[in-house]
Amino acid sequence: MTAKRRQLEHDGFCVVEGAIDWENIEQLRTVTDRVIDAHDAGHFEDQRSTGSMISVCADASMADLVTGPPVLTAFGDLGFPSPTFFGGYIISKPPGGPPLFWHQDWWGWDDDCSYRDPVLQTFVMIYLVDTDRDNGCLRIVPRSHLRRTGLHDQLDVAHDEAIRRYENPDDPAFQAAAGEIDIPVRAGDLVFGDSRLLHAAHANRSDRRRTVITLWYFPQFERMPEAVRARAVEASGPLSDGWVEAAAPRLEPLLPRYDGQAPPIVWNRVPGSSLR
Ligand SMILES: O=C(O)CCC(=O)C(=O)O
Repeated sequence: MTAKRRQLEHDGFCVVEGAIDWENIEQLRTVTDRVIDAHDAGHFEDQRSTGSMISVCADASMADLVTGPPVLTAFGDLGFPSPTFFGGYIISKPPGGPPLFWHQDWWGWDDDCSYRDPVLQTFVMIYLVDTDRDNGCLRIVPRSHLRRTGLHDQLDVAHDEAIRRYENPDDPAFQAAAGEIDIPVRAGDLVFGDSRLLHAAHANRSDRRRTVITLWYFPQFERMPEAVRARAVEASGPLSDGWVEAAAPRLEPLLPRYDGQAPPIVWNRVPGSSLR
C-alpha cells in the first residue's frame, strides 16, 4: 500500500500534486466560467456559502475530466484500478465570498459499514487556481471520517438552507474547529478525501474567482453492502440527469450498477452514535 493510500485511509485525505497540466486547467476554467455565468442571481443568493452548486452534468465536456487519465490514473496509483463515478459539482467562490460551512458528504450512515470501512465514497477536488487561506482554501479535520469530534455534535443539518445562504455568520458551522488544518494547493493538484471527513473552506478575500470541481467516486463499489449499492444506483447523478447519452460510451464503464434484490438504504446524512 502506498503512503498516500495509507494517509487517505488513516487521516481521511491525501493530495496528488501536479496531476493536471496548465493547458487543461485553462480549458476547465473557460468551461466552468461559461457554465457559472449562465446562472442567475437567485442561484448565488441561495448558495452564498458554497458560492455555487452546479452539477458537472451541466456540460458534456466535463465527461473528459470524469473519465480521463489524470483522475483515473491517480485512482490506479492509490490501488483503485476501477472506480465508479457518482456525480459532482462546480463550486465557485466569487471575490469576497464568505466561508463554506463545516460538513461531510456521506449519506449512508444507516449502514454499519459507515463506522468501520476505510474506503466508501471518495471526493476528488480539483481547484482551478492556486489556493491559500486568503482566497478560500480547503480546511479539514483529519481522521474525522472515522472518529467523532466535538464539531459533529454542533452541526445542524435541520437548517441547511439558512446555512447555505450564510444567514448567521455566528453559526458554529462557520467557526474555527479543534484540530482543523488548511489544505492549500496548486491548480492542477487533486485532493482526495473520504466523504465522511469534516471539511469546509475559508472565505475568498481575493479579487479573483476561486473555482473547485468536486467529483465523487466509489473506489471499491463492488465491495460495498448491497443495500448501499442499491441506493447509490438510485441516487447517481449522471443516471438521473440524462448526462449518460451525451457522455457515453466513455462514461458507461464507470457507472454504478446493481441488479440484486436488496432494498436501498434510507438516505441519511447524519452519523449515528456508533461514531465514537
Ligand atoms: O469549496 C470548497 O473548497 C470545498 C467544496 C466542498 O466542500 C464539497 O464539494 O463538498
